[in-house]
Amino acid sequence: MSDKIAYARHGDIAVLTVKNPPVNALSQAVRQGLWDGINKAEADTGVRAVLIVGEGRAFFAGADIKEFGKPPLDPHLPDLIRRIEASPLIVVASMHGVSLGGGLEVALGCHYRIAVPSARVGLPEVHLGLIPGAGGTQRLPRLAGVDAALDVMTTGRQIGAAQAHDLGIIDVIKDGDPAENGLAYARELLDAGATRRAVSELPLPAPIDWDATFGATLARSKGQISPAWCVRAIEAAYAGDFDAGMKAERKIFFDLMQTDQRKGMIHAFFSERAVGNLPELKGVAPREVSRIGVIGGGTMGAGIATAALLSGLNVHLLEMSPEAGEAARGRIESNLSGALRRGKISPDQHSKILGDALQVVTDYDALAEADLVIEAVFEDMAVKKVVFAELDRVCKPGAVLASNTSYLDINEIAATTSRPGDVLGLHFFSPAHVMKLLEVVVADATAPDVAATGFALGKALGKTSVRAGVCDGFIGNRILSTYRTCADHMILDGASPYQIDAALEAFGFAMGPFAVADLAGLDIGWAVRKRKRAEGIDPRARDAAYADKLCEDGHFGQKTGKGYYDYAAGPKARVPNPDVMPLIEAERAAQGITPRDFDDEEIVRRYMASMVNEAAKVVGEGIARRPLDVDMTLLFGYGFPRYRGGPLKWADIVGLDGLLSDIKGYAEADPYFWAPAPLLEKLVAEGRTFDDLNKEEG
Ligand code: 3H9
Repeated sequence: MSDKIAYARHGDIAVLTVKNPPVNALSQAVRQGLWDGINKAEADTGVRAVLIVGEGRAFFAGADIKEFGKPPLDPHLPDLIRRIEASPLIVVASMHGVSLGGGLEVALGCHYRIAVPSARVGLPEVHLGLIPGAGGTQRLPRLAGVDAALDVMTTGRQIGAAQAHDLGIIDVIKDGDPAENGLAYARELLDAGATRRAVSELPLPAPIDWDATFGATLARSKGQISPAWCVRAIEAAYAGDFDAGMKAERKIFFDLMQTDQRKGMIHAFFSERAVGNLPELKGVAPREVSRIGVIGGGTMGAGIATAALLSGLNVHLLEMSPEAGEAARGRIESNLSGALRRGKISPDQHSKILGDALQVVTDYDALAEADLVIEAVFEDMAVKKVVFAELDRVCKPGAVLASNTSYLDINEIAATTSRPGDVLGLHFFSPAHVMKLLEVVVADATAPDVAATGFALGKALGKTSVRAGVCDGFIGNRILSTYRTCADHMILDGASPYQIDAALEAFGFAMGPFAVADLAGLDIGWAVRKRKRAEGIDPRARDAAYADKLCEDGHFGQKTGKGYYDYAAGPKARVPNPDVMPLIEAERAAQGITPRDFDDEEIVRRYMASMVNEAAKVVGEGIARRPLDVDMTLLFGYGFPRYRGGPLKWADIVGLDGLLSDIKGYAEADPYFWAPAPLLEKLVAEGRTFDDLNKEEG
């Protein structure tokens, strides 16, 4: 028998203990071990019941995702579950930790299910671009009803033991050791004369309007197709017997396995875990951080302070005056009330945070004992230098000094202190207590344990942290600035902001670039353009000044009620601002451009080509260590659709040679903007992909 399953006899009960750390994924060896274990128990004289229990953190986290995309290996999971269910012995599942995907499907194939109160179950296959493929779509509706089954499958969310009990998924909840609980339960069942039972033999609940539900689910999923296919798989249960339903489920599962969405989502799953695992930081211990200083209590500083407070850290927030301090406290209080309303913190935690975890101060000396200070003041180098000089003066030795700048040179900031090794960038995204992305910007002199501290803080704050090197805009804003420029060029040449937003939202972006600009505030882009013009723009670069005129008239987007769109009816009810197209037309006329038509396909192709080309430069220059670092930056900070995996995964999927030849074609009209990235040319010449680079670095 496979060494992943231990077989033991306890009187007339056989126990199959799963040992496949860290989360008992159902790999081929585990499936074979369970198959052999059931055979052995049936052949073992005197055995009347079988208990399946997981060792370590979980019952089962599901199928082994690492096997996906390879030829499936015997025994297949649906066959194993059918084998378990068909056993004449009583089979009991004792669940703890998570039972997800194939893990819950195994439990549903067992005859009885017991769980500890902290157990969680779910069918998260949609998050991998799939549907449950081992009977989940056929068994769960029979047990819990169609509506509940659809909710669990189409959202992929985990539910707790109590709710799973209410839905009939778990028979008994009992605190204690899962193996002991399971044995006691199996014994009780045997003593009570309980018999084998099978979910697959339960009658089907009443059907629903499948077409309407399929359509509504598809519309809700923003381009992702797997949630809607859960509906079709359940519908198939009604077309024939159980085996026919299983066959239909398996066909949908394998059809989805072939899709680019599945490839993108599994890339996202593994990259999300790899992004914080930097080879250069292996074995480097972070510095201790329990007390944080935040300088500046505007939207960003208050958001950072809120994020730190919500994760249990003490915060000293520094403002310039008592009045500004009160305003900052008000912003934090309002963020915290939101967290309270959404159930993220208890009333107790809420009052504790406001009681003593947050101190608003006006004197730098109050930061003397801080372990880490994050500066979030006005985006101006001279102002930042004054702040860092003060921090250098008051902070204790070994304190980490961080800047939240989005564009400015951290090397220059670090060089003004006597301790550049302690300085790094921690670039949060607004609102900082909500957005998941954190760029950890490692400057030339940043000490490895300071970089490790940035990642440790990100983890404590529940962020996805990405390592970035120093350049204008780091990873995210540098790439944003390029694809945004590409959008501006298309506008000069004939497209409208509304057509561009619509095309990119149809591609899967949460928001198009002009809606994003309105949300972030048009004054931010305006300030960057002014700074770049002051630094001197290359004469070969095309300039688009029409947006400046909106700002000069005081229209900064959502916060002033008008930008590219008019928000008179509310932030979600945007309509085009009628003042915008005349500004664009005037600029085209001034530059002597005759506008031409763009179709949506060309808009997406150009926009994505510019994004991939800049991303390849960012990786080629070492600003991002790996392509996956770019992918996670765009996914977690810029609304890139998860089901496409990230821009560089998307590029691999559509083909790098085609993209490069498009870029070269566009470069004929504008060689400056479209200069191909050397890394992209190299990969195409060698017939390799961005993902090959991820594997080399991994
Ligand atoms: C499925 O079941 C299909 C069936 O319906 C049909 C089949 C025919 N496989 O996240 P963590 C690794 S689809 C392989 O850091 P946590 C993970 O990569 C599957 N590996 O810990 C990481 O490795 P490393 C449906 C897996 O405590 C390590 O385990 N199931 C799998 O924060 C620790 O993971 C899912 O989609 C797996 N299934 O969270 C569940 N799961 O250390 C996906 C984890 O090398 N998994 N690993 O980086 C999760 O949601 C979380 O990992 C879990 C633990 C909640 C389990």
